Amino acid sequence: MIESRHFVGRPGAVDLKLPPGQHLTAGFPVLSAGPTPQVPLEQWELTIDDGTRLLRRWSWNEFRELPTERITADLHCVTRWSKLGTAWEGVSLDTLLAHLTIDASFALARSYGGYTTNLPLRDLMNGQAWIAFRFDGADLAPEHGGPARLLVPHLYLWKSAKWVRGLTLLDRDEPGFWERNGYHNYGDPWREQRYSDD
Ligand SMILES: Nc1nc2c(c(=O)[nH]1)N[C@H]1C(S)=C(S)[C@@H](COP(=O)(O)O)O[C@H]1N2
Ligand SMILES: [Mo]
Repeated sequence: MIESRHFVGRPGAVDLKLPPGQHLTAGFPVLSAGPTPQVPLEQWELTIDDGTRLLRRWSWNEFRELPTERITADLHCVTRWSKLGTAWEGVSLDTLLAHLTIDASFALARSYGGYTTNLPLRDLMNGQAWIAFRFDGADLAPEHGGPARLLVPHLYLWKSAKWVRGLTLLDRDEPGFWERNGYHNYGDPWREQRYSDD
């Protein structure tokens, strides 16, 4: 018997991978503020703009020709469930933002269906964020954001915009959907930044 097994799942046991106030879930809950948008791949596009000018655009086929990465990530939802060691495939934001001369410090992620969420641009860089299109070895299911979603696992999961269609790069921060509705502007799970006054 491995001694550490005695401690697994014990009340009061501390899991070093679990941020404060979170518990593990075996399933993969679906949390959507509205209906699942249906976007045919022939019409799908991913764009980067600066609020005025279009800077980059990829069709689905162009996007899928970009180099991809396998990602293993822990997910933390503000509603207190966490899922450790999830497996994804996606395109790094470093790849998408490469060769752009950017003056901006913030990004607003925009989704099909109208959802938005804001992040500091630096949180999308240096191997911290991806546009993910596969989960657990299969195409990303529509209810989880397929065909493609933002994946920013170091922040609460509401920052990982499902059905992402683009990024707007801004020099001033602009709150997104949940950030305007009481959620924390940044959302670090390790500092329990759940709501705007946390
Ligand atoms: N477009 C869009 N993205 C979204 C949401 C949403 O309602 N619409 N919900 C967010 C929230 S609050 C969470 S917790 C996660 C849930 O992702 P899941 O449904 O794949 O678990 O997606 C985030 N991304
Ligand atoms: Mo959430």
